[in-house]
Amino acid sequence: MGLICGLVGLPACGKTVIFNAITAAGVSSYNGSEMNQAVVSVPDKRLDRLAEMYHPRKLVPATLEVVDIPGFKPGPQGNGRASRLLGHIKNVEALLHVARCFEDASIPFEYETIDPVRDIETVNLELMAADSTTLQNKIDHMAKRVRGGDKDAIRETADCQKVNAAIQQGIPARKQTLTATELASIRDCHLTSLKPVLYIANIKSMDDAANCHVAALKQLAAAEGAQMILVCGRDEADISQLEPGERPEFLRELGLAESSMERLLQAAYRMLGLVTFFTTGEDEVRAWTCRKGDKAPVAAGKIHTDMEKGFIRMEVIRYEDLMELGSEAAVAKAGKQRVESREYEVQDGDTVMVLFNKG
Ligand SMILES: Nc1nc2c(ncn2[C@@H]2O[C@H](COP(=O)(O)OP(=O)(O)OP(=O)(O)O)[C@@H](O)[C@H]2O)c(=O)[nH]1
Ligand SMILES: [Mg+2]
Repeated sequence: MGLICGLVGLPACGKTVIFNAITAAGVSSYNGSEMNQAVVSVPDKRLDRLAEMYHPRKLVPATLEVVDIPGFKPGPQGNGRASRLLGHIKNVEALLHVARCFEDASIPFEYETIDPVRDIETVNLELMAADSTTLQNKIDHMAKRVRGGDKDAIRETADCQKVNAAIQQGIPARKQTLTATELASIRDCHLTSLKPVLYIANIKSMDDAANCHVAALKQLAAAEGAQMILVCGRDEADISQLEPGERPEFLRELGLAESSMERLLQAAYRMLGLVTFFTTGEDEVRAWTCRKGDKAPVAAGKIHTDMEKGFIRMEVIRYEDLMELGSEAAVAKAGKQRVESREYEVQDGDTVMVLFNKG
């Protein structure tokens, strides 16, 4: 499945630098660079603990795909590059919205002053304007069917108009209370303002963590019910180029216990409504990803489609029970191993074994 997070924000706010810190890809960062894309492992301490228990030959973490989308000049669109970049934003499932909080006169920026709240509002308005155009296009497209009395088209048009009216009042689609039917009506529009968002304050150093820009940004995020994360983009990108063993010392020097990229990826993962479950064994310990609410056969299907088709039952051990009791045998002895059927919703931290009919 395409679990894609997209870095968005004004030009020169630090997206590519943060992308490099996440992926250690070492992409040179300059204005106008093309889109960067990488599949990254989601750090998870539970996986490491499981590896200590099983000593598997192979350890496979969960992954996310991150894309770095160049920023574009705010203002009236219509130029090909901006609409192409907006098209990329439509394709992602969640936004990692970066705001420049570092002062550096040597790095040209859209504005003379640093004001991340202004920048975020600018980008959000841009995205909502694009959404509004998309909705209007859909409405125009359906006009003929509406005139012909097509009931579906009439309902869908009304739904699109309702969402569009609220967007034009500055309410992003994700903040509108929409029914399942309304959501279905706008699904094919891939509205950017419907996507969950994580705000990233790109600061120069941790000494700036308490500066007024950061406080204002925190307030904006809180008002939206979104999360905000502080990163020292440039320094962390530099550290990501070091040998893993050398990194902690340099992170400590910056006043960081661990790279904020770990927190960033974990927050993105949660924001996407994802759940991690594990399979364990001497051969392989592996983290798998499904969506919150996925039933056991669907989750099993992530491992192998045969497991979904021939699903019989799922044996589940909670990660916490495994850690507390020390082994699968001890968990079973304590009666804490569960047998779940097709209707079971897989929970974050489940260690599973799937029983299935082999075609
Ligand atoms: N001083 C300082 N400079 C930074 C920091 N983060 C990024 N920069 C610099 O700012 C410039 C722009 O950073 P990029 O990561 O390329 O910006 P971007 O958001 O990808 O820009 P576009 O791709 O044009 O949209 C680069 O020269 C970076 O080295 C930071 O935390 N501190
Ligand atoms: Mg860039």
